[in-house]
Amino acid sequence: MPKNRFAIFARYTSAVVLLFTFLPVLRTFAQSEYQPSPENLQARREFQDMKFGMFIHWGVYSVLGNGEWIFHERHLTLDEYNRLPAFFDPEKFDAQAWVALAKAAGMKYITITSRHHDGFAMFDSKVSDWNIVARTPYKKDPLKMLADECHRQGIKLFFYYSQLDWHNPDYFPRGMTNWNNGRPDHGDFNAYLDTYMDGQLTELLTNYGPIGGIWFDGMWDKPDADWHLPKTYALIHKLQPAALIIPNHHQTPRPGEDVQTFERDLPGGNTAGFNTTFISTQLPLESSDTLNGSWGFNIGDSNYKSVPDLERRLIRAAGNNSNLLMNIGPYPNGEIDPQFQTRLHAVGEWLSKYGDSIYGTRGGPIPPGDWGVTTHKENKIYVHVLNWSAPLLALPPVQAKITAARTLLDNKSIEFTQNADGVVLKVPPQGKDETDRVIVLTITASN
Ligand code: FHN
Repeated sequence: MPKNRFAIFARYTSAVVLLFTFLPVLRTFAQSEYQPSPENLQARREFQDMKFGMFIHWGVYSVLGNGEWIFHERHLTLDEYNRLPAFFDPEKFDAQAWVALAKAAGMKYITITSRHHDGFAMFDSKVSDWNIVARTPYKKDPLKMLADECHRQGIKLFFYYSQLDWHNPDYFPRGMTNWNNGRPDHGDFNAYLDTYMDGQLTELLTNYGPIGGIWFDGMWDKPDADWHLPKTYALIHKLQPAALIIPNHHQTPRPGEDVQTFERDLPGGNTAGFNTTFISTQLPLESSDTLNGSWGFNIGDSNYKSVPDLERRLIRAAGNNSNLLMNIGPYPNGEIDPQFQTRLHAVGEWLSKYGDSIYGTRGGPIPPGDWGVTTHKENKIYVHVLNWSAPLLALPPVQAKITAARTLLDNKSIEFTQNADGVVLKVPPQGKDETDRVIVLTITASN
């Protein structure tokens, strides 16, 4: 090759190499230009206002009564796990009752597993026959029934979608949770993402009416892989601009994502060991947890959280400017454990009295403490006294002038002082079985 043509070739080749090297970076730049649509911003505000949601883990794994990781935990082969859908026949599933229970609990949204890490679609998917309609004796699409019922009863519906897949051969190379279950040692990850996953997401975003959003999980299985996120996120926002993208990747939020969610921790907490301590100041926040200790139905788990514990979690979430997404794992026959039901009804009763101090609020202005938290809305600050036995409670300064302090429950006037050093409240003694003493401070504009 003549010298100058070689130089041109070399320059061309290095340009191509550079382009491919930096393509992911360019993609990120393109995403960083992501401007949420007005509908999306409105949906984010509404999401923050809702405060309390029902998380539901339900799949063919529920039949085995040992959680949603059983495929992996028992290192079952594909042939073995493929037998499971034949036993899944939820004849007692009642979408109306599920949504009514969420409402009775004071929950405003439901996030349900459309498919978990076993890759089994709990909806009518044309992308693959590894789904509830094609493989189970039930033959129906419960997510369609649930979506219709949510629309009827005014509850927002979000779909959990596992990016991690223990079943599809194209989920390759496999990730941290890999075991030899009989899949070939090759596969087309690009096809998995672009055809399979985006195909199913298109179904979820077109066949179920307006949905609240997609709650992603499983990216942590292959943290260094290119998940084609800009493409998938753009697809979701194109199909339903108001749909929120909620990724449970335990990392700092990326452009295109609409909510930051924390698993089994309040925002910034990392007792679970896998959350980031970074807290977004831009995005709505959410914290998820389980009503007993399990996500999917676990017959050996009777570790139900008490009603006061659940109430405190909700209050602390709100005080930390976060929603609480509380999980239940229904039985394989579609019924919901009565232990879950009783507790959810009790929380709903509490919310019917104290809801003003939770719904539509934002966290603060006083930082949360061991004593309790604050929430605020319009010209009100709600002081939630959770753990304080002395009659006087001294709080840090509040910028706005406080004009009145009253108990939320019976509107009784509360003595208080306010000066540059802070606010002192004379809190009423804790009533029997009273989780939260809420004092409502009325404020005038900041001075
Ligand atoms: O592995 C899953 C688990 O099964 C469950 O779905 C939870 C819910 O937040 N998330 C995963 C772990 O991060």
